[in-house]
Amino acid sequence: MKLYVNKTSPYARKLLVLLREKGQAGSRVEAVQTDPWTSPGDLLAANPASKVPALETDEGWSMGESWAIAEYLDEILPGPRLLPPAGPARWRELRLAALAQAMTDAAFSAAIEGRRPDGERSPGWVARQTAAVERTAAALEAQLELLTAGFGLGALSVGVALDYVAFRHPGVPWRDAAPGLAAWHSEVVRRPSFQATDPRG
Ligand SMILES: N[C@@H](CCC(=O)N[C@@H](CS)C(=O)NCC(=O)O)C(=O)O
Repeated sequence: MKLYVNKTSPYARKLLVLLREKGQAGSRVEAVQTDPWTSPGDLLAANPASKVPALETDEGWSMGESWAIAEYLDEILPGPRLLPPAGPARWRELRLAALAQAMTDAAFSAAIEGRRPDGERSPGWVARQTAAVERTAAALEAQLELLTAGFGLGALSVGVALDYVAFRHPGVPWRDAAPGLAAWHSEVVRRPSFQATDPRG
């Protein structure tokens, strides 16, 4: 299987962390570095939207979207299950993973907007997205007990989302309203799976 990734993509990092947490890095899944912004042919064949991550399976079919790929890899690969197959435990993971995806989408959108040339950039848009990041951090702070209950797909996704915000938006003061979350973030990034996939490295 091929997994198209990019070193700074938080969506791709989620899957690279997942593979390590399952003890499956470098096994059946080959991580292929690519630049989605140049729309290379092999990435387009795997994901017509030219976004990473994208998975090309051994059976010859492909799929984009980090959340769908995470579920597939978690189900078919050996190692600890990060997303329970059904029931309240599954929904607990998905609730956290959804907040993490919302935070990542807002932070990514603000980062892209901030890179537009002068005259094309919308400060109002950046402010709206960074406000969404801060509100999502506050919402996570309010359910810290869910986050600290274990380390499944939810906590994994939140850890990657927070570290992307720390990486791309060091000036966004999300920690002010979320001191417990900030402490949790500084712990989670010590995991070997996070250290090995640090976009700054
Ligand atoms: N919803 C997608 C988002 C993927 C995404 O936006 N990836 C970015 C890199 S961080 C990308 O490839 N962007 C290229 C483009 O938009 O053309 C997911 O969860 O996988």
